[in-house]
Amino acid sequence: MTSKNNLRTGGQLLVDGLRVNGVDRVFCVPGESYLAALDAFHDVPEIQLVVCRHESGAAMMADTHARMTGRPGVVFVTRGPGATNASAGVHIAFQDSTPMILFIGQVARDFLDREAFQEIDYRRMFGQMAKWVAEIADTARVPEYVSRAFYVSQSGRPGPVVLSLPEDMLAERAAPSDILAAKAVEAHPGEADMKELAQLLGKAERPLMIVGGGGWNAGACDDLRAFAEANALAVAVTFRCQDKFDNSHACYAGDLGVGPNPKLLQRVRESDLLVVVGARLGEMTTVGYTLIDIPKPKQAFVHVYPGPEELGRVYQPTLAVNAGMKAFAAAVRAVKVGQPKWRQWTKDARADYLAWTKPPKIPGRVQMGEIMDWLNERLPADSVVCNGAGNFATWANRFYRYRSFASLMGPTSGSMGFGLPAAVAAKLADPKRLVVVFAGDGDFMMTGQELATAVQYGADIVVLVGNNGMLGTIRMHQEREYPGRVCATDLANPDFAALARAYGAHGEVVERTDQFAAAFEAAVKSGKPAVIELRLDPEAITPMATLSGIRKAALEKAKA
Ligand SMILES: Cc1ncc(C[n+]2csc(CCOP(=O)(O)OP(=O)(O)O)c2C)c(N)n1
Ligand SMILES: [Mg+2]
Repeated sequence: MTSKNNLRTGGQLLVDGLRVNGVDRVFCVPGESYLAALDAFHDVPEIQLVVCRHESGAAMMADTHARMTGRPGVVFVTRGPGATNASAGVHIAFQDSTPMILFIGQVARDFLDREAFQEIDYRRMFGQMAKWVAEIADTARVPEYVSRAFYVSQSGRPGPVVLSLPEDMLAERAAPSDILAAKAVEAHPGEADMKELAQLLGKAERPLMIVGGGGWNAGACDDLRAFAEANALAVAVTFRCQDKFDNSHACYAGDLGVGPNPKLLQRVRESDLLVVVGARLGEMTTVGYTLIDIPKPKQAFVHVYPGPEELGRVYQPTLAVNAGMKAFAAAVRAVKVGQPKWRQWTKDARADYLAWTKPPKIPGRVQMGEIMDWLNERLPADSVVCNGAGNFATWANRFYRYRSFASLMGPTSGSMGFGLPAAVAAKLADPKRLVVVFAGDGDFMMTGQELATAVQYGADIVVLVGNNGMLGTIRMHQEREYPGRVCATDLANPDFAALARAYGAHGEVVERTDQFAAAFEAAVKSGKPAVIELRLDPEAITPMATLSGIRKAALEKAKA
């Protein structure tokens, strides 16, 4: 980078630090608080700066970029409102254990602590949802902070870090020496750990492996699959981690998430050994912490986790292994017990999964089950399916067969609006892959403006909008708890296909099942981002239950 007498601005030092760390794409909404950093990007064409329409979208894109590439996602936003908007994506990255670095422009150092224009103390603001938050007070120390951000975000349990950048610090010049690229630090399992795991497995009759969390890559998933295969182990995944284990594999038993298969829950209860790899076993995975005894599980319990802070936090493990996913998977690949005694148990688990994922018929002219069957045939195994939150996402969560690593971008935080920005980043990261979003009508409108970003950068994604004219998930809960007392859940929606066309995207409307295939193929062929509105019968509130049925059952229960 150009410099006067070896002096570089804080902005230049920062961007050089990103370049050294192999960053090739940064997501941002610009602000006057970090002009010196923006200016430094001007000289570094190898880093693409993607300008987004809202900071939540920018942060969600950075999260997905990290999941796709295995390297920290980088996002730049302005102070105050930029930071508060970005916080949606920071929380997602925290709960998903995604490495992310959020840079925030800050007021000048001589204004700090006066509540200057848009001033926030980011250490306090992000304290609970970032791994580390710091403010760089000295231009000469920019390389040190950037380097540490790359280490912290990737090491142990990965997650977001936040660096605040006072604007005068960014503009000032200094001449510190360059940094080297940071390398993620991953704990390795000890030999004794692997031996004990093999012994526990040797004693088991009904073992179940549960896989989830962050820090995975395709190689680690491969190694784990080889271990499961060699030992005929039944494998379940946690909420929104279906892409960690090939769903078409004979060992795959389904996911523990929202609305899980009761037979899988029963299997967890009946198991005599749980091997939990990378998952925290949070509320969503454990039916509100009721599935496994706390603090002492009744089964033998092996917990493998990249950060020691989670081991023994809720569950007392028989064997706690502090190891990164790649290191653990590489080591466990070689573990083989003699003749597994549980082959039938694993076969039964697979049969339960297959029965559970036969799509049902629903009310109305758009049969989502048939559409899911069609998509399972049509989408290549490496397609990326993205979603946010809402009942519409259930179709993708339960009935789609994820067959490769990073084929699912869904927030374990259950944050609406994640799917569309995630899809944009996924498509930019790997344009060869087909990228499909499952969004409800409410969900789509949360970050729908990033369709403009998709058009601007040529991210040709296909967005399926399940339009039922309501925030259906909440309506469902209302009808269960307060039957007939509908409140704040109806939506008056735009014409989604026309809206898409106004953005310069392709728009389709599907009112009957038989229109779907043609609409999908036209969307893919359009050479543009595309939105397909699926007009759903509001009665079809979940794949298995109707709206009036839920209300009726709740009214009857109230009478009894
Ligand atoms: C950011 C955010 N706000 C609110 C919620 C609570 N919430 C969960 S699902 C949902 C409704 C989703 O509606 P829609 O996208 O239309 O999908 P549907 O349930 O109707 O299929 C809401 C409001 C949330 N999960 N995330
Ligand atoms: Mg809806």
